[in-house]
Amino acid sequence: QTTYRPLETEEASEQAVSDEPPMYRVLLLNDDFTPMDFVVQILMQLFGLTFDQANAVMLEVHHYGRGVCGEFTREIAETRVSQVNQIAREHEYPLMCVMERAE
Ligand code: TYC
Repeated sequence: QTTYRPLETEEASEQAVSDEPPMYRVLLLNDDFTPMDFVVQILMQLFGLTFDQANAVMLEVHHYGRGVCGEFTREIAETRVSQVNQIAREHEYPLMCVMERAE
């Protein structure tokens, strides 16, 4: 005799194992010296934003202190943060880029 039981979906199983990598938010922080157009250029060149998107993020940072450039896997986020900070230092601007764990 065969007993049947419902197929267990991953969601219903006791401990679903996520196959998605943890994501990290890359943020820009405000300062009083970095020129607005420099920030916009960085956002377009390193984060692939359009001019309008870049302008919106830059203004968000300018008005609220921080703004999100994007969410990435850890390695990509680390690379973007380094690139922003290096370019800013080359131009002797105090622009700060950081990352934090996203959900
Ligand atoms: N607050 C800067 C200014 O008034 C502009 C700025 C925007 C600086 C975003 C940093 O991440 C930043 N020139």
